[in-house]
Amino acid sequence: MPFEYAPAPESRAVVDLRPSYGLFVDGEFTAGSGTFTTVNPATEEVLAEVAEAGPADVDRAVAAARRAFGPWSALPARERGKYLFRIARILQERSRELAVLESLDNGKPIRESRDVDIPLAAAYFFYYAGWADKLGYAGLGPDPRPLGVAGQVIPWNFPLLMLSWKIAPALATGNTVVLKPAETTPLTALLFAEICRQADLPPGVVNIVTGAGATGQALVSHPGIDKIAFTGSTEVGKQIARSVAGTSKKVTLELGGKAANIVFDDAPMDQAVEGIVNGIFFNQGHVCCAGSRLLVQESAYDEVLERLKRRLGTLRLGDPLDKNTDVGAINSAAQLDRIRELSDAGDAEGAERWSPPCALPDRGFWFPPTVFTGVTQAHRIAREEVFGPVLSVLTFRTPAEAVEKANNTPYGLSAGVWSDKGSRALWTASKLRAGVVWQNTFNRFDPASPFGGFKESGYGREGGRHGLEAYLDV
Ligand code: TAP
Repeated sequence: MPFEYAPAPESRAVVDLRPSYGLFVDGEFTAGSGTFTTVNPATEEVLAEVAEAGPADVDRAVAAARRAFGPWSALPARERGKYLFRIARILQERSRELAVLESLDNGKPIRESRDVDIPLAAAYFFYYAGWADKLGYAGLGPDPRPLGVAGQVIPWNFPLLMLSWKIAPALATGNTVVLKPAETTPLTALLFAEICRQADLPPGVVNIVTGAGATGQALVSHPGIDKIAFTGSTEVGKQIARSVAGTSKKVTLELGGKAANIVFDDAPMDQAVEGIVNGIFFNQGHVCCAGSRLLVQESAYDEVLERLKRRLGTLRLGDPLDKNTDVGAINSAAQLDRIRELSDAGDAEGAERWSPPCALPDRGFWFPPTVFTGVTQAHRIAREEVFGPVLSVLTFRTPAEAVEKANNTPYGLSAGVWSDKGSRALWTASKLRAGVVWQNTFNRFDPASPFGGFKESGYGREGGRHGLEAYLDV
C-alpha cells in the first residue's frame, strides 16, 4: 500500500431512523402480532424494533390488496404508469437516504448501495413505468390481463433492488402486492412504504409485511394469493413449489447459483482480473449470480493468480459507510457461520486457502476476501453455494473441458466468459446451461434484460419484456 487513505464516512444524519416500525397495510402503518429487532451487521448495534406479521396480519394485508385490486386494475394504464414514474423519481430524490439506510441495515459498502442498488432500483421503476400503457404491444396477446394479488418474498442481499424487481412489474401490469422483506433487512422496504404514501399510491396497492420465515410461509400459503414471486434459497424454493402444487397459483422462483467464471488464455487480463474481483467480492459475495467458481485455462493460471492476489491486496475492508470501503460486513451471524463452515470444509478436503493481509474489526460480522486453489469438482466449496467472499479456483485445458466443468452443477443462473475471440466466447456461451452469460464483464444488470435460472436456480424470468409475462394472464 503506497499510502493510507483518510476516513471518508458518509453521514448518517440524512437518515431519520425511528425506534420502531409497523407493518404497512392498506396505506397505514400498523402493529403486528409481535416484534423483532434489526441490527447493523458492521457493529451489532440495534437499529430499530420492527413489527412481526402473524397469520392474521398477513390475512389483513391480502384482504387490503384484494380490495385495491379492482380499482387499481381498472385505472387507465397510463395513470398506473404515472404512479410508477412518480415512485421512480422519488427513489432518485431520496437516493442518498436510501443508500445510507441500506448500508446500515445490510452491511454493504456505501459505494455499492449508492452507485448500484439504489440507481438500479429507480431504473427498474422507470423501465416498467414505460411498459404500463404498452402491454398490448409486448407480444403477449392484444389484451393481457393482470393476475390479481401477488405475494412476494425477497432475500437480504439486495433488499431495495429485489423489491423493485418484484413490485415494479407487478404494479405496471395492474396487480396489487403483499411483499415480505428478509428479517435482517426490513428498513428500506419500510422507507419504500413511506415513498408509496408520498407518491399518493392508492391504499392497499402495496402492502409490506415484515417478519421471519414463518411470515413468508403464511404469505405464500394464503389462499387469497394469485401469484407468488420468490427470491431466495433453493431449499425454501422447493418447499414453496411443493406447497403450491395442485393450486391455481402462478409461481416464479429465483434461487441459488454457483456460477463459473471462465478465463481463457487469450483474455484481456487486466479486465479479467477486475471481473473476477467484481464477480465474487462485490457485495461480499452475497450475490446469487456470483462468479464463485473461477475456471482458468492452465496456460494462464500462474499469471491470473499472481495478478489476482496482487489486486486483492489493495481491497479495503471495513466501515460500510466509508466511501473508500470495497468490502463491507457479512449480513448476519448465521451467514458468517455458514461461510466459516464451508471454508473449513475447503481446508479439510485439501484445498489451499489464501487471504490478503487484512485486519478485521473487533465487533460485527466479518470475513476476509478468500481464495481457494487446488480445488477439485468434488469439493464442497466447488459444489455448494457459499454466498460469501470465497472464490474456488479450478483449471481446464480445452474449451470443451471448460464447458463440461462449468455445467457440472445443479445450478444454472449465470456464467462469465473471458476471451478476446468473439467466436470462442459465443461458442462457449451457447454451450453453457445458465440464464445469463456475460462476456468480458460480470455482474452487470439492466432492467431491459431478462434474468433467471436453469435447473435448481429456479424458473420464470424477471426483468425486461419477459418479466411482464410472469404477472399477466396471457
Ligand atoms: P432464504 O432463507 O430462502 O430466504 C429468502 C426469503 O424467504 C426471506 O425473506 C426469508 O425470510 C423467507 N423465507 C424463509 N423461509 C420461508 C418459507 N418456508 N416460506 C416462505 N418464505 C420463507 O434465502 P436467504 O438466505 O435469505 O438468501 C440467500 C439465497 O437467496 C441464496 O441461495 C441466493 O442464491 C438466493 N438469491 C437468489 C437470487 C436470484 S435472483 N436468483 C437473488 C438473491 C438471492 P427470513 O429472511 O426472515 O428468514
